[in-house]
Amino acid sequence: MKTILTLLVIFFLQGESKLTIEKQWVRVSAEGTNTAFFFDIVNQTNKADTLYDVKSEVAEITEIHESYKIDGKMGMRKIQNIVIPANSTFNLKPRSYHIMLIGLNKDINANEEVELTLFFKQAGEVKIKGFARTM
Ligand SMILES: [Cu+2]
Repeated sequence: MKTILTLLVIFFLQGESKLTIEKQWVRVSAEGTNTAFFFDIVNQTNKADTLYDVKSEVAEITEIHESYKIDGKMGMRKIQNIVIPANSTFNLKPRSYHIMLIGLNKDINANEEVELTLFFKQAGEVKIKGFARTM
């Protein structure tokens, strides 16, 4: 009986292997300006996944961005997608990959919760909420 229970637990845990979002937060900003959303994508599955679209109610335009450095100057640009290899974590963070919220239709104040919808090829639609902070 104990063996069966153990097997069931192992089976359940394996069934739980999936893609999750962790440490999500958004930078405080004012209406009419831009801001960025950051998080970790934890892919615990045995398949690579691709983040290919993002949507937010609080911004006019929402894009996947990367940062780059040319001649000591930082810039950023839109990219089509982010590929998360199997069994790996992808970090979106300041001065690196981020979700750009362009043309905010409201103020985003500290500790306010902001919703973001992510679209993955494997995991499908994933809604997340992140608290706003300054850094
Ligand atoms: Cu950006």
